[in-house]
Amino acid sequence: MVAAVSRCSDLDLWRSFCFLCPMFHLKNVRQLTCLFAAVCVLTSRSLADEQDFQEEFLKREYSLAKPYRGLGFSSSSQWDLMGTAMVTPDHVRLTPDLQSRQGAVWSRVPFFLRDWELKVHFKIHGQAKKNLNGDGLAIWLTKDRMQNGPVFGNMNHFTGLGIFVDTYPNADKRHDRAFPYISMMLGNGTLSYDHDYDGRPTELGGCTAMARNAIYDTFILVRYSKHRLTLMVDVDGKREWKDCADITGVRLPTGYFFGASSATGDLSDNHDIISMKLYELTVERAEEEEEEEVTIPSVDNTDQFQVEVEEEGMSGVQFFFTVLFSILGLGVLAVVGLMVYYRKESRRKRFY
Ligand SMILES: *[C@@H]1O[C@H](CO)[C@@H](O)[C@H](O)[C@H]1NC(C)=O
Ligand SMILES: [Ca+2]
Repeated sequence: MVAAVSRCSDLDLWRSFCFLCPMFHLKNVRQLTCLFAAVCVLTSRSLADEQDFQEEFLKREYSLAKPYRGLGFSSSSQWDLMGTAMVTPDHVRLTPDLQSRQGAVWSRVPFFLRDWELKVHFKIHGQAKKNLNGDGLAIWLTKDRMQNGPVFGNMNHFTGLGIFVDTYPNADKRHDRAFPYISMMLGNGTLSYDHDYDGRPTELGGCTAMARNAIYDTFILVRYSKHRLTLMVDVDGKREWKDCADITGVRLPTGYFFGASSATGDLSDNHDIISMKLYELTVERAEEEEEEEVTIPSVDNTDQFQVEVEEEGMSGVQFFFTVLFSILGLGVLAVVGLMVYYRKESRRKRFY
């Protein structure tokens, strides 16, 4: 983001480089070398910028990262553990690869930043074959913390943001969606996450992400800025963010808590959090626009993410075209059949 911007705006540096190469117009080789050097410098500069950016805007009080000294035990720790969650030198394991476990890690510090980005490094792995594992994990920014429940080890009817890495297809009648599936939901206290339908009725957006037993490090990025909620994933080792969901008109109150939770049932997996890093975004605003007080999470325009919750069965238009093409197809078959028949007949007549 920042990197791309600095790369484009570094015109001055570019000019100074062209100065350093007086032979620029004379020799092709020199020209190429010059270009190459310039590109190298620009690239390394922007990489450095990104590093600085990250260091500067990382908010440690809301972040969970190695080494996890005293995490969940020490009174100076900013996180609490719950259920089966346990800390090792390499990760916070929310559940082991065993049946019927629930574990979570919750921030103790209420969160008040307006524009932010959360980068989650996680790992889901286990012995079972694909689709015989479960259930996945969830990342939270919610009003309540440290609750038990049926939504990936957290309470249902939650208030706030839930991001689900769902590794088991419960609504298994339609195989129109590959799992693991990552999705986003905004709870307002009355909305219910429906486990049997993998949360489809309340989903704001999502994508398939092959994040289980991955050979690469797997990451999720959530960004909230100017009422826009963006979800991105990086699970195939390319070190670049792929768009997963993008919702505008989102109103998310402050004072909520970050958390991560997971649950296993008949099926299981290891669900590990390696880090949750929160960055503050600096966003330019016209004047100090008065932000109206938001008390309940909401989305302005719910039409933008009307997920096809439409049950099996075709819509009227689909039905019409299916019938139409069936009739046309039968017609064509009949004509072809007749032609073949008559040709055979006429040949027979010719030869005998
Ligand atoms: C939560 O959202 C649903 C669906 O948009 C709505 O029917 C319900 O009234 C909302 N509840 C609250 C407390 O705002
Ligand atoms: Ca599921």
